[in-house]
Amino acid sequence: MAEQNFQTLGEFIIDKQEDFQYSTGELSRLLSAIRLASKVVNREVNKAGIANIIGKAGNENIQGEEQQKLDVLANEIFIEALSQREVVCGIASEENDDFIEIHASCNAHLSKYVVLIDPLDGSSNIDVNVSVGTIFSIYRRVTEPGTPVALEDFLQKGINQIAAGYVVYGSSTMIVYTTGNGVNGFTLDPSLGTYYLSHPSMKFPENGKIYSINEGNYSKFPQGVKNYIKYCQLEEGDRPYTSRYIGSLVSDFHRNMIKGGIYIYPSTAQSPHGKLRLLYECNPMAFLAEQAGGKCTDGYRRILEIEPTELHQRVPFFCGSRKMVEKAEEFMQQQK
Ligand code: P6P
Repeated sequence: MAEQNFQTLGEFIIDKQEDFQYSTGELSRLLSAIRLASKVVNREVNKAGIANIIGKAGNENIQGEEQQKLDVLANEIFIEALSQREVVCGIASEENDDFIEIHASCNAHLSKYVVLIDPLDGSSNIDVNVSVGTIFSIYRRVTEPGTPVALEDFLQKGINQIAAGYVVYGSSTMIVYTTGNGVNGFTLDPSLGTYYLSHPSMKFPENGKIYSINEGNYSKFPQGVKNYIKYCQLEEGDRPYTSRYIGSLVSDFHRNMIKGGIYIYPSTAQSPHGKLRLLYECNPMAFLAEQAGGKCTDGYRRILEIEPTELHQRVPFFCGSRKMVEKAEEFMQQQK
């Protein structure tokens, strides 16, 4: 079927805007800004191998991680696209120690949305040409419109998200997002610069046979995680499962959502809260997972119910096919 028969992301955003009775079009403009920024980042990611922006930016972010030049560039691209359209009053990013108040014009203060973003997750994979991603999370501000945005606008539980999604810069580039009415995936035709609805109503298979975890950390895992890994490897019933770990959350999540699977980044002795950040990695992925019929917890608690206390706080992360997450939770409960 010719691609012009597929709905474009732009048409989809407008169609869905009509689902919101009192929509002012602001969320549509916000999603369109993310769509535009993703195309610019996609162009930079695709040429990283030849452009001289590969490698390290020479400084570190708040996570104490080496900032890749593309991390910095992707962050600037998304912040620029969002700031210039008066669609958000504030942005929090993995790459910025503090949140950013948007002053683009006096109207920005009147915008009712804030965005939290991991502009280039898995960026250490850039130099070895492995898929990376952008993760975004959108909330309504809780402070008075017209006043300066405040930390409390960002420290909201994941259940309050208005929308969330990711861009996966893989063998093809896709945007996958939800506004609370299911999950839809759009694939970019780079020759046209147009995203087409390629994966309508994405659903996590209820069960799966893929587990994604960095087994190099096995000796440091909680006993419940060790026991779950051994369960996955045992020759019994539909097991052993397959181990697949790309080292890029968006890519592992995307594959597991299509094929069925579980992704785990647990706590370890050195990192008692795990590695992934609650606000701009775990909450958006948890919103998507639940909207697709999957499950997402910290091993015990629903991720979306966790009360945030810090912008860059970390939480252990168990996410994927509902029955696989529930089985992993059983092993965690036995050791509690
Ligand atoms: P490790 C990338 O830095 C990331 O945040 C996720 O995208 C990825 O799944 C994880 O960390 C990889 O971490 O410790 O296994 O290298």
